[in-house]
Order: sequence, then structure tokens, then C-alpha cells
Amino acid sequence: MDYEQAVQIVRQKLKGPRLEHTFGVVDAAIELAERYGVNKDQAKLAAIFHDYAKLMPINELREVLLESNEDERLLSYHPELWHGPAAAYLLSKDYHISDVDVLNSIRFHTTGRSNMTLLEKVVFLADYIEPGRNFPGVDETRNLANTDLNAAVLQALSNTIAFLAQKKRAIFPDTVEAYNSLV
Ligand code: DGI
Ligand code: FE
Ligand code: FE
Ligand code: FE
Repeated sequence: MDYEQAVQIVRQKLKGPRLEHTFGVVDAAIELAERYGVNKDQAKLAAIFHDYAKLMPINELREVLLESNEDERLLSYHPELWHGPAAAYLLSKDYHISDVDVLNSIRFHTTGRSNMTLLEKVVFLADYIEPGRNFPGVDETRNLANTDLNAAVLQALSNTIAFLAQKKRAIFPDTVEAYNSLV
């Protein structure tokens, strides 16, 4: 699978703002990959596919997770957490993507996890800071991303955890573990 093929596949699945976001994540991932010495082809492939399953109906996502070997705890957490693991499963099954680091970067792009690889951190952070994002604190995280990958990922996790806690929403254990592994 090369990047141009991946773009054609993603164009069938995502439209409008979600497609724009995806290309923003590709650009951000390329920049981070160059800065932190991560393979650019892996970064591009993971970034273009990271939200592959984002627009699937919740019922379909649930079915995908039930037939996969993805983390079963996800089903008792917010459906927003399902599209990364579902995408990783579908891309390996339907398009024979086999690069484990690429698949894990897609799988964990929303939650993070403890001891993320450099590629996982690049994709996680690119999703958070791509140029279309404008939530509170994102500029601080963008600045940190220019100098310190771990500090920037930690900042993104800390912002997200604070946001979820403020809304009295559950925090998936992998997100807490990602935070703990960097703090
Ligand atoms: O798919 P995107 O919108 O591009 O971004 P994403 O996959 O990072 O989804 C982020 C959303 O997921 C964000 O609004 C917070 C929400 N969310 C819900 N529960 C959790 C969570 N994010 C994390 N990291 N951990 C959670 O437990
Ligand atoms: Fe996502
Ligand atoms: Fe994210
Ligand atoms: Fe995204």
C-alpha cells in the first residue's frame, strides 16, 4: 500500500471537514516525523488512515469491535474511542496493512497508551495540533511540539484528561497510563 492508494481509499470514506482534518494531520505528522527522526512513509500512512472509521455508525463500529480482538473494555467506554481500534482492525483485514507500528499508531491515536513508540507519539500529537484545531491550549502544545515531543504529548494528554474530568466523563485507562508513563 503506498500513500497515493491510501488517499484514494480515504477519499471514499471521508468528506468535507473530516477529510480536511485528515490532510492537516498528514502535514503535521510529516513535520513531526522530520523533526524527531521518524520514518516519513510510516507517518504519512498512519496519518492518512487514522480516522478511516470515524464516520461509521456506532452500531457498525460495535460489530467490528465484537468480531475483532481489540480491547473489549472499549465497549463500556465512550463510542468516540472506538474508531481508532476499528480502523486498525479493518485496515489489516481489508487492505492487508501489516506494519504493526502503523496499525498501533492508528489504534491508539485517540487514547494514547503507556510507552508509545515515536511513531505513535507523532500521530497522536499530529491529530491534536494539526492546523485546523483551535481548542484552548493548542498553541502551547504546538510550541512544545517544536522542541520536545514527550512534553507536547504529555501536555495534550493532560489537557484532554482535565477536559474530560471537568465534564465528569470517564477517562479510559490507556489515557491515564499514557499520562503516567510521561509525567
Ligand atoms: O477523531 P478526532 O476528532 O480527530 O480526534 P480523537 O480521535 O483524538 O478524538 C478525541 C475525542 O475523544 C476528544 O473530544 C475527547 C474524546 N474522549 C472521550 N473519552 C476519552 C477521549 N479522549 C481520550 N484521550 N481518552 C478518553 O478516555
Ligand atoms: Fe480520531
Ligand atoms: Fe486525538
Ligand atoms: Fe483525527
